[in-house]
Amino acid sequence: MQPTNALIELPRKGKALIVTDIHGDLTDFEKYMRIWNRFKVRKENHIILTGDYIHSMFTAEDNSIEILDSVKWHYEHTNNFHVLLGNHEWSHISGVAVYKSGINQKHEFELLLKHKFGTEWEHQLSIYIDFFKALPLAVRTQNGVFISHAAPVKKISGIEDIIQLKEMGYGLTNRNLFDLLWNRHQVDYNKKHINDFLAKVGCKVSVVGHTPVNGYAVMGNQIVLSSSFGSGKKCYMELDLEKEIKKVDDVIKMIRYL
Ligand SMILES: [Mn+2]
Repeated sequence: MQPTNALIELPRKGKALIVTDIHGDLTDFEKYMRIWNRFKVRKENHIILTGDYIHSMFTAEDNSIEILDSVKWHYEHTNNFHVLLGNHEWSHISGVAVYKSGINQKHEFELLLKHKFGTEWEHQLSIYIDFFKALPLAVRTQNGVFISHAAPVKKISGIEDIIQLKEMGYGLTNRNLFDLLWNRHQVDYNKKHINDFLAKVGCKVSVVGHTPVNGYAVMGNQIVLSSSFGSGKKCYMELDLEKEIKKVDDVIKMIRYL
């Protein structure tokens, strides 16, 4: 088991695959695991799943449990396999329902558990919730990239607020955590919010998932990636942890199509 700090800090060594929003799509998940299997040959390489690997969003057969079991196993048994919390995993910790097209996704996931585990489903759910609570919330690389499910968080004073973010609990009153999991590209913030946030956390570029886009989208110094669930193409990132990063263009070059 890896440390349960809210923030993972990656040194200036190797590369990191960044994969967002799998949302129950086992075919895509297995493709990314094959990429990771080649990638992990270099022991200083990393993979970062930025959350929302469960809840199918009705675009594919819902293999949330199979994916979750595999993610949990890799997280607990493999070096450099990082998993961040997304708002869909958060819904099971907080008890707050998440909806897609009027359907309660938290409830749909519980139905899957009942189908698979029968009378043991609540016990199994508690094991999954403990796993979700152990997850970090963000990665900061030494060369200045901040990776999280969503961002920016508007009301932080510095990186310490990210490090301590889990200590305020998972309820709706933890507004900064809510921002980090829910803030929506082109709706909830602008370029200035992104720059203010990056200055506070000591980074140059923000990389997030969460909002479905056609492969990737760029707003100021933020890149939004859709690795599986999105509005067209599917992208991931092969982030070079050793290169100097001065601006968003330096990171755009590291985006790959699935
Ligand atoms: Mn999300």
